[in-house]
Amino acid sequence: MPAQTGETPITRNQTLLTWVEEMAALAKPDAIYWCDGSQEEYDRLCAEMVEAGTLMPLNQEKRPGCFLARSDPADVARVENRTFVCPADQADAGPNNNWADPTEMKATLRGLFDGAMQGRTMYVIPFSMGPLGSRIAHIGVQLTDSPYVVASMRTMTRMGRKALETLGDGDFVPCMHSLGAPLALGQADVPWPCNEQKYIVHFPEERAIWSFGSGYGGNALLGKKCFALRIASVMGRDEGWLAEHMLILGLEAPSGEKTYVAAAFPSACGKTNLAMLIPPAGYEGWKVHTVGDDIAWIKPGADGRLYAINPEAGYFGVVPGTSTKTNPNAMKMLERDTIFTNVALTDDGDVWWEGIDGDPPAHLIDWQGKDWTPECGRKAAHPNARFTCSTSRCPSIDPAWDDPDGVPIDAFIFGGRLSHTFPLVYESRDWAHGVYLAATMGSEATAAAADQAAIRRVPMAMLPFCGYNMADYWQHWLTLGGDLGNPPKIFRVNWFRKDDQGRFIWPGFGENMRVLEWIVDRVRGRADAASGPFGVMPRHGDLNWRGLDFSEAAFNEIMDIDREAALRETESQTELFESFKDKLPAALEDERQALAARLGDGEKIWRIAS
Ligand code: O2Y
Ligand code: MN
Repeated sequence: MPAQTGETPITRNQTLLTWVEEMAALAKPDAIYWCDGSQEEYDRLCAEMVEAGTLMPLNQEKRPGCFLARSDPADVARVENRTFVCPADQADAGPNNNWADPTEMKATLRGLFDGAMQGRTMYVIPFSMGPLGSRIAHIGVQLTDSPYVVASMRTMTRMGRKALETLGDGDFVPCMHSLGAPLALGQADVPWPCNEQKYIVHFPEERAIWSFGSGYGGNALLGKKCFALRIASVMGRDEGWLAEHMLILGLEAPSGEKTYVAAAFPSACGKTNLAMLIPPAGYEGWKVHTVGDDIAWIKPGADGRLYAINPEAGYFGVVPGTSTKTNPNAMKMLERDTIFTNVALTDDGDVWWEGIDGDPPAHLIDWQGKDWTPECGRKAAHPNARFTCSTSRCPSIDPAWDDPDGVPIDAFIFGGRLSHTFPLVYESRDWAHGVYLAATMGSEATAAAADQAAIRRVPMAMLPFCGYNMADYWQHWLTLGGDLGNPPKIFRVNWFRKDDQGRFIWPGFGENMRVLEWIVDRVRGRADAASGPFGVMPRHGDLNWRGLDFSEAAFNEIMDIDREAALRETESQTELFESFKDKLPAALEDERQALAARLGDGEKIWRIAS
């Protein structure tokens, strides 16, 4: 018998029906519910969660359609030490992943999932990562006993009946999720059920995901990091495409010319702010459009270019630090139809977090439901507090964001948070050099001593998200770019360099537009540059300073290269490279040595000619 919501049959996919049946026999839910993805269904689930205490409606005059969720204090973020990648051969997981034998792990999980959904409903969530029917998109089906996950997946993906129709008899990525909190007969529920034990497990050969014990974010919304990055990166390796932890931006010049770029940053580099950037003074007539804020799926086209989609349909962004100064578009977006998780509650039923506009109120209820005053010494919002909001609410959304063909990518940008040594922007000499720049990126681990601060390497911002050995991933990048007729240019940026007094030299996020314009012009072959040890760099006169007073002296301060510090940096990269032993592509070590040779002897400070 086909599965159905109400009276309407919605699938005859036998593999899916059999899997749902098997998983239900294991987890033993009281009921099975096939999600149709409708507004009515979302509203009903939200009402049920309000009833259960999982969601609290916010002041509907101030925040229509908005809710607050408070998670269990022990379930507030991704749990990297409980995240596993389980190919048959440990070497395929690489030193970048926790590995476990897949057969043993399956047995552990079967034990944990046995009866895990008792007393609860098992929801079946069919979802498309990417525009329905796009050649770049793929379908997943998540089973979960969490209505919060259902509501969030509806916002974050194209979910429900249409995804199931698109799936037809085709393949899907099975995503099994349970909170691990069965309810005995008559047992009262808690607002945020979860389990102390957590397992976020990926079986790359099977292309399957099992997640147990957490209801939070990337642990539980399995379309996001688990599917769209870890499993999809393996699919990309096997099928010749890229699943990347990248935002996608469309830059529109006053002439109407449009250039798309994709960019990867470690956390705490303002990725969402860049994804929703508003051009500064001096950029009248320019528009910046958002295609995606977190993940890009990128496939080669017949014309030798790369085409990208945002596989998601919503944002699950960090709230603290968001204000009308740092991200006016996000503030507008969050005015309605948003689920806030772990922010503080004001006395008039609105939300508050550290870094929002204005002074802290005299009283709040903090993210744990406790009274809070400015003197209490605790944060009111959890530092990983989140908003879940549809892309349709984003004021800067790109008209092509849902185009099944994707958008053509002309440049990759890689960044980090680095207070010394690294210039504002430089371009790779070629594709292999660009892969090296991306592989060695990272942020400072601490705000420690000047140029001695250690860099926490986050290659391509993918270290926690690459579903296979990262050395093989670098090789995949090298091969894929080498095969392209027209590969994008690759750039490194660093907005965070500081002066001798410890002050940021770059005046702020909006001004990043100047760097983006230079990148566009490089892509279009119309901006000048000079060659430096790190790569190809703009001179002061090559950037557009209209509307900003940024002297050549300040420019030198943000572009100068201290040879000794740069050589130490080059040397310290060996630690990363050696951790991948024999699998490290020779091209990357060649690039490292070539950089060391270029730095060679010379003046203490390398400065670009004016
Ligand atoms: O803590 C979580 O579960 C969220 S992690 C996350 C969420 C949205 C976008 N990016 C990330 C990330 O860790 O990169
Ligand atoms: Mn992310």
